[in-house]
Amino acid sequence: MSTALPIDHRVGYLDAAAQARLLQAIQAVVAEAPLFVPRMPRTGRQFSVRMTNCGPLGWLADKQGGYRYEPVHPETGKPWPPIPQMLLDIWEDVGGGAPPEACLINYYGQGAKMGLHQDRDEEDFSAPIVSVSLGDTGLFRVGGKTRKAPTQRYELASGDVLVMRGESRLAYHGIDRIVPGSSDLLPEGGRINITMRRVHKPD
Ligand code: MD5
Ligand code: FE
Repeated sequence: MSTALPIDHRVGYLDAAAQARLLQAIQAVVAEAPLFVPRMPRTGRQFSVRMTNCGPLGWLADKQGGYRYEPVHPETGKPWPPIPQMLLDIWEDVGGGAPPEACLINYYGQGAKMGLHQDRDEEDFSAPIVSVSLGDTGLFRVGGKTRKAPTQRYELASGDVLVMRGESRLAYHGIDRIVPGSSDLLPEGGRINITMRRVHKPD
């Protein structure tokens, strides 16, 4: 019997007031580091998700350079803003260990999705990935360590936190779609997902 790798899904981790405070902090990051549209390496095809980052390193993707971490925004050339304290507190509360080096902010508008993939652009897979969802519910699919392993669906609602560590750190996963109108946190609708990561091994 094989089933999808279990993940640590903390439903309702942030209450409504905490979600609103986190949204404000994210809006301040986006004001300094505007959302950009990443592109697939080689094909140059655009992601349907828009992204930005905070923290010492940010994840990005473009046609020429591939998937990678960089210390500056690809369009402004400025360093990424610092990670909001609220997010660092969540990382610590869930037992993240050495502080996150990268914090990726994904914005899913209506119709945006993310295909099944593994997160392997980091050198340190022993550290967890901690993800926080805000806004409309995302239909999340998680499988196993191969692309063909069976998958399981989770509904990621506003205020939910996921902690991926151990085996699930390298599980295939993706967002099939968002559920329009499932939250009124974001006036314009859509979904924000925030992921905090270690990139390098701590000294
Ligand atoms: C999202 N983001 O909802 C997701 C949340 C990404 C991405 O996938 O790469 O930006 S992170 C979900 C995740 C990461 C690593 C492992 C697992 C899930 N997992 O094993 O389930 O925008
Ligand atoms: Fe991912």
